[in-house]
Amino acid sequence: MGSLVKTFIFLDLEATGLNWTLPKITELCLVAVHASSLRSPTTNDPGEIQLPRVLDKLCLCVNPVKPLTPKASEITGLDNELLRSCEKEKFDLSLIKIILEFINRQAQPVCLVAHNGFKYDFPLLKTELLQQNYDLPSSILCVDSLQAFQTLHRKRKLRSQRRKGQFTLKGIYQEFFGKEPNISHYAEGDVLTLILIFLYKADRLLEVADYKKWEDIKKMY
Ligand code: DCM
Ligand code: MG
Repeated sequence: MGSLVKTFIFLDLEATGLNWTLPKITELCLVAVHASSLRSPTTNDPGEIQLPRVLDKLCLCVNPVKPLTPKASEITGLDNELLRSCEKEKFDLSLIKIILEFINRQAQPVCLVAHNGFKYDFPLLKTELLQQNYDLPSSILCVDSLQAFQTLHRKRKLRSQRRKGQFTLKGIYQEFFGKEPNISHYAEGDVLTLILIFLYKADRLLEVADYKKWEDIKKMY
């Protein structure tokens, strides 16, 4: 199914907390990459993978109208007072229209990619959209890169060498690049980290990935 996709939109959400806190989005970032850029990544002189030159980015902060947990605030650097003082708008219809226009502008069909997307980002985005009586087109595809990396790993029978935590964005980035990502828990930073690690194994990841339709994503709460 992946071979038909023309644009992969990498996505990351920051929010007020984890699933059981019924979180609200505080920041979102979508970065669209054409399939041709994923299939032929460029490298620099030492041979390190580079971000594609052609990227479309949509990054926005959102007033969650709900307190951030201390942990969420600590890791994201966002808090309610900061978002209020910067006069950020809520997750409203105007934002949904921007997201829809951004997606519609890309070569179709599109596939969203998020790390742990099936458990966190996609259900949370669905919840926010449905709360405004909106939704994304049902035919949009979705891939969870965490699951794809795990599947790839299982297929290579390396199970015993990896602990669970090593499938985090940071863990995979460290393995491929030998250093920590520059920025963690900023939506844009996480998306760019995800694109870089994805590019390393794009062909294999796209082959083993479980492609779900947006209509099959359930809301978080
Ligand atoms: N999150 C959290 N506590 C953690 C990890 C994440 O509350 N230990 C929440 C807040 C983050 C959101 O999940 O904004 C998304 O996580 P990430 O930054 O890894 O994308
Ligand atoms: Mg993040």
